[in-house]
Amino acid sequence: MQSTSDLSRRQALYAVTLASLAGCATPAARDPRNESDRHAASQATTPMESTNPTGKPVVLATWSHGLPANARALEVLAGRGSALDAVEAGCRVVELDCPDMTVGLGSRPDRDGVVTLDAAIMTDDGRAGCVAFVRGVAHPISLARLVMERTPHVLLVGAGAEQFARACGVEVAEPTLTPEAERQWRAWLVERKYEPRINIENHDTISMLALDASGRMAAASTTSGLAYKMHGRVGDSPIIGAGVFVDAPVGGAICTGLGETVLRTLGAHLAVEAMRAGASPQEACEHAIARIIAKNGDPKSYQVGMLALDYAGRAGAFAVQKGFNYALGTDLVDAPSKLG
Ligand code: SD4
Repeated sequence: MQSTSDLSRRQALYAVTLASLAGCATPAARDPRNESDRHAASQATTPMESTNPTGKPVVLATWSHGLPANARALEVLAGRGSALDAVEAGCRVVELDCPDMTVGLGSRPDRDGVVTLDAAIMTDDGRAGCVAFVRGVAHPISLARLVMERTPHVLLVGAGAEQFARACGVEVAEPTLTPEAERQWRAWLVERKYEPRINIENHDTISMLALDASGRMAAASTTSGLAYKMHGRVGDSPIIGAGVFVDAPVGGAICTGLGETVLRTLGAHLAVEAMRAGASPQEACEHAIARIIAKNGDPKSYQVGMLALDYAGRAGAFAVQKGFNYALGTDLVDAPSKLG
């Protein structure tokens, strides 16, 4: 049974949320008497204790499109920008220009011919924002950040996320396909074979981890998910603990690959918790991939790539299958894998 006070608290929260949606209140306009604003204020003032002993920023990103993403993130960090700003800026580069058609509005659609996008962003003090099943938004990663900074929630999906975007002044375009995406989708329709493919030409979701000079860490992920997925399908990328997780003073982890396998195990959280128990980032990735394989059966039928980072700036990488590469700063590195 819900108590009256539970109900009225929930109704008050709902009313506050609607009010802040209507104006999409900026942080400067926050009113500490509102529940949602108190929440945002308390998040913003969480004490921060972790440090970066080398003072040298570190950026990690999945796949080779991680290189242009890292280049932008490193520029932000060189200008003393935060890890949060860096991962958002890096993801935006790939959202705008992803020749592999796996991130942003130019992506391959779902089986109904609609591009739906997922994104998540998280800081190491436990703040997080995510959007899923969003259409027509050029930069879902920035919308995820708005969810984190301007609502009392963590995840908004579908029409609600689009409504929130409009309330924030973010353009929501009519969903369309690029000519190439439409051509590929129509070719797929001939057989309609739903078969998630390994690696998909070595390019996929962009997930990023950054450690800034002041010792703050942030993680982000943005994707169109699996090509020709069922309409409404959401993978691991916008789910905190699955596709991304970061927690001071331990470290962070990010994933790419077949989201269902990562959702079943909360892969990124597994890796961070392994680091908390004393594993190095490399050992943590290997541990999480081993659990993913143990839970998901025949590892030949799917790919997952995992990256982890700690506050000493040590990176780890491991994958189920061969073929996962990632950008470590300005270098492209082949990750070791369970199956050779
Ligand atoms: C998903 N994890 O939606 C994403 C897709 C991906 O490499 O990362 N593929 O399942």
